[in-house]
Amino acid sequence: MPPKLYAHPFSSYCQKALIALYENDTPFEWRLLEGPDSPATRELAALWPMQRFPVLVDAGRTVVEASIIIEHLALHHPGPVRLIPGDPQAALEVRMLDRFFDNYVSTPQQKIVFDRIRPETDHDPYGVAQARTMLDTAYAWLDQTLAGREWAAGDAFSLADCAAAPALFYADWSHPIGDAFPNVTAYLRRLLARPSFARAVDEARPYRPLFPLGALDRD
Ligand SMILES: N[C@@H](CCC(=O)N[C@@H](CS)C(=O)NCC(=O)O)C(=O)O
Repeated sequence: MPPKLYAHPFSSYCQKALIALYENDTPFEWRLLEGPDSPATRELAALWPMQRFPVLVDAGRTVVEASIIIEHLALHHPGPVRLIPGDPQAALEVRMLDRFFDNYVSTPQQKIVFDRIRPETDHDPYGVAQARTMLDTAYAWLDQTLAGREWAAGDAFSLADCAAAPALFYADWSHPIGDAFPNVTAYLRRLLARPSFARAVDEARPYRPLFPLGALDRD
């Protein structure tokens, strides 16, 4: 039985897991989360009370958190593209960068987006300003870190790039990277040209009108 992935194509964390699946052509069953009443959404609620996605179910195991799903795939469904390096020190660098993209790019990006869909009386301009400052700081750090690197952790595409691709893609929509960070911009272009991420972006294209800050027609 192939693993089941509970996911939505427009979700950044789902794209992170999808990139890993697509990199190694790993067979899986989509459990598409189509609104609150779909069978897959009800199954997800029973599997994981947090109801955050993606969630992978494989051989009786429920695996949550996109990073851990990718670690699980590396362990149980390895393929030619090794997203977690075999060398423990190199793996640590990859995991550190993975945390960077989740905590300092995705989290502030989501803060900006979720603030937009709050009721008018519950907006948090101070929190949104902090999120924008964090993104500026993250872009600046990343710009220096990427100097001379093709991928986040060096020459090999890894878990860190699975995290980076959707995080930077949506962050650029919410808080444009602009011209000040040429290494980040060039890296995002390389990510967009990677077939695994290009496929995830294409599958999400029909959902762009759902983007709360206004749909951007820009990859
Ligand atoms: N820490 C989780 C975050 C997952 C997450 O925030 N997923 C979003 C979709 S991108 C979600 O479940 N949103 C639904 C909600 O917030 O209710 C991970 O790494 O997988």
